[in-house]
Amino acid sequence: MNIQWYPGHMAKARRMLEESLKLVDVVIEMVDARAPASSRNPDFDALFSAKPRVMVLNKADLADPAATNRWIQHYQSMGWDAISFSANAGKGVKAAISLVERAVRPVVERMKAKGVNKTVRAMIVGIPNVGKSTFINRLRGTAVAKAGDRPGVTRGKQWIIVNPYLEFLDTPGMLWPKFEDKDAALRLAFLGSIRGEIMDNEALAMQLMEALASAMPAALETRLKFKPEEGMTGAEMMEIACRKRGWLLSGARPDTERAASLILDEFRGGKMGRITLEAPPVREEA
Ligand SMILES: Nc1nc2c(ncn2[C@@H]2O[C@H](COP(=O)(O)OP(=O)(O)O)[C@@H](O)[C@H]2O)c(=O)[nH]1
Ligand SMILES: [Mg+2]
Repeated sequence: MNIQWYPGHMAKARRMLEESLKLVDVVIEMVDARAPASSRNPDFDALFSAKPRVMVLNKADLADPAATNRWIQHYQSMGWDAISFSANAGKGVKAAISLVERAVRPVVERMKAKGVNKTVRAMIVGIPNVGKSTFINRLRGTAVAKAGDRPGVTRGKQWIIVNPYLEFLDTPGMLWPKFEDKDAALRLAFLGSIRGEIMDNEALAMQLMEALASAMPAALETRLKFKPEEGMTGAEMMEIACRKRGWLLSGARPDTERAASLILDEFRGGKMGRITLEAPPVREEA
């Protein structure tokens, strides 16, 4: 997927999201556990401020578990429920549902006191490629019924009926990435969440190696078979990686194009290790 986000597209995404938000009681905001800050946009807080929110740190299988725990604690300290998740493994769907149920319990209890058995409606939101559709497909696997099986539930939107009290909108809310923050955009490009939008693969792979060389050199050592030295440029590392891994063209020239896409694939696929690119902000103790 490669969506070009022009202002018109963002405005359309926002409008569609606002329409859907009117229909739900709770929002599940999905972020990428490898870059939770870069994969959410401060704009979203204003959009969701009126709804209970659950943060799902997806792709936890690819992230550093200790870092993921620190992020969960960070969100909890902000008053949001948060959970780590691996949508493609499918485990943890029940835990995610429990968290949603917990988040909306006050609403359900309030309605019950008035004698109303409320069905809670939820939706999932997040930037492209974070795993929303995979999550919904998993949810569908646990659903007791599909929308339309019961009269009156559809109302123009499709709902996944998880249990008699909980339904999910089956179309995710698409949010736009944080392009104006160049560092955030770069991390999203490393993760493959945005593609080709900020730079070509070769430049991107070189930037990735520079980032890894300072933050986690072990990632380069295990996969690319060299120990980065202080001050080495991305271009130098690219050349060494090509020689070490045998990514060569005729005349032993480094095949940087092939190398770049393999390096990015290996990083994105977790073959360089479980890596989280950013830590939660440090909070001042009161
Ligand atoms: N490793 C890993 N990959 C995932 C996970 N969840 C989704 N993916 C993959 O990420 C890609 C994007 O997922 P998708 O559900 O289409 O994202 P969407 O654009 O938010 O709907 C797909 O290739 C999924 O297989 C996860 O928890 N772990
Ligand atoms: Mg999708």
